[in-house]
Amino acid sequence: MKNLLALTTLAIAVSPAASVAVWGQCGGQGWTGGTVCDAGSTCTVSSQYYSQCLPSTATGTTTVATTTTATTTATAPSGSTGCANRTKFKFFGVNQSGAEFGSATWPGTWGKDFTFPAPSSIDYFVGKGFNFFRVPFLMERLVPPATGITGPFSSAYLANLTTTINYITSKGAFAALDPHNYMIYNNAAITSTSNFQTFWTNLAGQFKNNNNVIFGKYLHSASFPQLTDPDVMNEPNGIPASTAFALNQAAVNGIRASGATTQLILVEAWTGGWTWVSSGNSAVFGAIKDPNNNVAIEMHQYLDSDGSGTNATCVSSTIGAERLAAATSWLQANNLKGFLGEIGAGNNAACISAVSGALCSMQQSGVWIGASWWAAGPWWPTDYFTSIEPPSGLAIAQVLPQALLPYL
Ligand SMILES: *[C@@H]1O[C@H](CO)[C@@H](O)[C@H](O)[C@H]1NC(C)=O
Ligand SMILES: *[C@@H]1O[C@H](CO)[C@@H](O)[C@H](O)[C@H]1NC(C)=O
Ligand SMILES: *[C@@H]1O[C@H](CO)[C@@H](O)[C@H](O)[C@H]1NC(C)=O
Ligand SMILES: CC(=O)N[C@H]1CO[C@H](CO)[C@@H](O)[C@@H]1O
Repeated sequence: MKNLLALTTLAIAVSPAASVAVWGQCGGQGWTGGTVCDAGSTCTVSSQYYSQCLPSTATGTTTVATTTTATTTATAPSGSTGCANRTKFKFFGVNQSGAEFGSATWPGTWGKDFTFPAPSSIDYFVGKGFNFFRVPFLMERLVPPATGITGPFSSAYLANLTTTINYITSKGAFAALDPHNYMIYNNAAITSTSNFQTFWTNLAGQFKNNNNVIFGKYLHSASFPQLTDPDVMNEPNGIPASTAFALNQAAVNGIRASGATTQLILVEAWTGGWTWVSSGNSAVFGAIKDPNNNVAIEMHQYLDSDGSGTNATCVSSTIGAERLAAATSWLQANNLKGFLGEIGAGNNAACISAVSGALCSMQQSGVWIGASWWAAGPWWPTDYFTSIEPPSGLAIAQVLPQALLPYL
């Protein structure tokens, strides 16, 4: 007999649940979420800070079997068989969402508005052979608006972010810091290159001795009022590619100035891969300069009709490779490296083929050094169609084994 939950309201993207799913957090210092595990798992203390619903071996049953949401039988051609002459990615993994949740609430409350990735989820992917985690966070939580973008860090938020980053890198994997801010800070566009440079000098300074940290700079402009979805926009009125470029260059300068000279930097703008060339980004981003010559151009690519990653229907089973083709050619022509920071699609045959085709084309091109699935994270609803959070995110049953694992 289970006790009733003292369930607090989770502000965003959380389906009310009667109990915590297997592998989920069920306790730890400050934990205000559910403490009762699903049938077949037991709340087990991992540390002072973290208790987790672990499968109860006594019964041999986990909720994996009972919460399975993917019941279709895969028939899609998939996997890397037939992907001749591919070069494996140097970095391959998932986005680990959580710290950027509740983005309208600053700083918000840990455990209610936002959370941090589950160590068990990181372990899961490392166990599968992945080595890359992109960790979105919110700048307003790290550098509070009261003192501004160049001001001091919130020590509590930085401490938790650092714990996550260090946990990932302690496993030998790479962790990308991703200020998931859409080029907006405190409700205003980030336009000052010098402030952005200072922010990055300060942040990189915190991590400069960790060679497995990667610095990403999320400059996606989705929240600009004049935009609906940046992945489907060509040159927007308000945000010239030259501005995005200047901010990226300032960030590279700032990161290197901190003494972080060994780490990869991801240079990023506001379009999906499919509009990288047509948007005009390609005209300016080739000029990026890094004294340490270790940058990659980050793009994102979704495979639904408007490229927004909001619909589980893919345009076709070949849309992945097709949408990346122009960007790949541009990278090749400019002798640059690419990084697909977000790719996600539905759990169905056409999408599985399309993801597989995208990854194959990338690995055959010789210019893409990494890719990262959108998204893992403890708070995705169970029906979020691209969730790859173990054990039963919708992408776990088929997309993972058929379209991702073959490209390790
Ligand atoms: C793979 O590379 C080998 C050696 O370069 C070449 O002979 C072969 O034609 C390539 N195969 C394909 C399918 O491109
Ligand atoms: C940091 O995480 C701890 C639990 O490990 C939590 O108690 C605390 O509220 C968190 N603080 C922030 C700012 O994330
Ligand atoms: C998803 O896209 C398909 C095909 O374009 C369309 O039929 C369907 O209505 C869309 N679903 C939603 C929820 O928008
Ligand atoms: C599918 C999805 O929600 N993708 C989001 C991932 O995060 C970026 C920001 O990095 C959003 O713009 C995308 O909409």
